[in-house]
Amino acid sequence: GTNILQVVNAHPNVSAALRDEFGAQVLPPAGDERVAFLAAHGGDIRVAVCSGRGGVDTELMSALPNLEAVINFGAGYDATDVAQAAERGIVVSNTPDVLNDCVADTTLALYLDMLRRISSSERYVRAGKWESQGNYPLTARATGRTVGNVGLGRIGRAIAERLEGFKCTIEYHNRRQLTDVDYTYRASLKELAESVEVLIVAATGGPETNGLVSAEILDALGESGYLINISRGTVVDEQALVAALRDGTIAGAGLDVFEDEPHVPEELLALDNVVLLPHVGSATVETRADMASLVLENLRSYLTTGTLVTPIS
Ligand code: 8YV
Repeated sequence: GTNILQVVNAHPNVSAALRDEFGAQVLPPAGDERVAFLAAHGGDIRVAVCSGRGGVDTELMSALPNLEAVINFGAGYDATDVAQAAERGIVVSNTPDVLNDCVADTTLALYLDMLRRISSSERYVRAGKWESQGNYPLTARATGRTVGNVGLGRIGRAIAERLEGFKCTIEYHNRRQLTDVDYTYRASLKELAESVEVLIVAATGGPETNGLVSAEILDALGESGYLINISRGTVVDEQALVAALRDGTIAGAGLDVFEDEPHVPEELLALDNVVLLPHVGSATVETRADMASLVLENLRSYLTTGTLVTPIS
């Protein structure tokens, strides 16, 4: 049926099934063509398939008056207007759990790279500096640190489990204190930042966490503190972070996500105390295939039973 809309090209397995099995319509890129498409077909659409990089935002959702379900490729759904969805009784699914391990692995890669300067020292070898300038400067020990997780959801827990292997002490700040973990809970983010050596952001993106890691929090983390962001660029005040890295307010950072992807602030590119990744947290062949399968499971389930397999909570 033509009542399914593909908002974004998230994965070839999803695109192929949407085309061959479901005859989905493909949303044209923003502009006149999209406006004309929505005017002609917006009313037909019951189900939209989107992703964290192209969601059903306020404007698009408003142009789909008969929308019933949004099926999101990705754990994060901050690109979709979930407030409007809730108001209109539109159900939303994401792809939780299948990506926990890969995102946690990427986080540990950032952790080790940031403290032990792996990428920087590799650049040092390639630039011929080992021979011309001698040994690379000493780095910071990764084992046994006190680490604070901002957000202890499914991904945060997978990160914490791995850090236990590095003999780290884990503390966390979360919407609520959890009863099934022994990690020290800090009721305020500032308290957590003051207490730990490394702050790891694995919280959900969206309006509630926008700018959570502010200049004040970076100040509290301090000159020997490090920040990792694996969640959404919007959770950290990027301008404040650039200033903190430049001025030595914090020691370093590891970032997989940015405010305006794929744009990375020029100033960050010039700094050597930050590791920069192009949003690859979940980006393995295996995990992306699992995410695609879960998207299609949700779609088939919704179309046959009217319920989603993994609705957002
Ligand atoms: C994807 C992600 O890159 O799951 C998420 O929230 O950020 C990533 O796994 C993204 O959703 C794909 O668009």
